[in-house]
Amino acid sequence: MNGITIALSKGRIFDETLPLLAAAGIVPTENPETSRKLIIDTNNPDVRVVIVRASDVPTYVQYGAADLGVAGKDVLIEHGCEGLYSPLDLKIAKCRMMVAVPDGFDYAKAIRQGNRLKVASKYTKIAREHFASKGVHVDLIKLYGSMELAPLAGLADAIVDLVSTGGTLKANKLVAVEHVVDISSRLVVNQASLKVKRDALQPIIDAFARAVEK
Ligand code: PRT
Ligand code: MG
Repeated sequence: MNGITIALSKGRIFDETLPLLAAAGIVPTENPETSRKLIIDTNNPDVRVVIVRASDVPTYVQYGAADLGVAGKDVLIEHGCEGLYSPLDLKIAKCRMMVAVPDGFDYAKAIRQGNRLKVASKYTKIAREHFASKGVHVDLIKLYGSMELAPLAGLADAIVDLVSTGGTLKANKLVAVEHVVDISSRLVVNQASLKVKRDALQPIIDAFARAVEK
């Protein structure tokens, strides 16, 4: 397809990408929070935004269904970077990947004793690499959401999840015991698009880069 397609997820990524798009002169004509449309036009007839799940952004860009996308580093690590060029840390949607346990659970003792720790997470690749690098034996349980429930319901000893304010952990009587990795969102670009549509894409990438540095 001619023109430029940008893949975004609704919510914090869409909201925090808006100022960057504006810096590139791109203004979506609708907000996905109130519109049910999955393809959103912009003030530029050559640019459209497609609204996908956060974890599907790399897939759309990898296959060239979108030329550009914005995805969390968490999503990119889990997905892998094949076919994706990721030139910019956009410094938006910042948070931290943490290990958390129920308040009162002696995490240090549990890992010292070398027992297998039951860990629930949506981010099994990140979790596996983290515990492997520490030499901690874990049984990983894949979840798709509401990880905070897992230790409370007796499904797991610990979770690996994203934390921003810490409010969700606190509300569920969990405490963060280990920092895994700092997370922010990156611009991802389809490698073939970058060759074929460089004249249209490079100015957008450059405008994003300038806006991030401001
Ligand atoms: O929600 P959905 O299942 O559709 O998908 P998603 O959770 O992947 O998407 P979305 O829009 O919620 O998150 C998109 C991206 O935002 C993620 O991939 C992260 O890179 C980034 N981000 C930044 C966050 C957070 N902050 C965050 N706090 N993603 C999720 N959270 C969740 C966290 O998982 C936990 O449940 O918010 C809760 C903790 O927040 P606090 O403020 O209570 O600590
Ligand atoms: Mg979410």
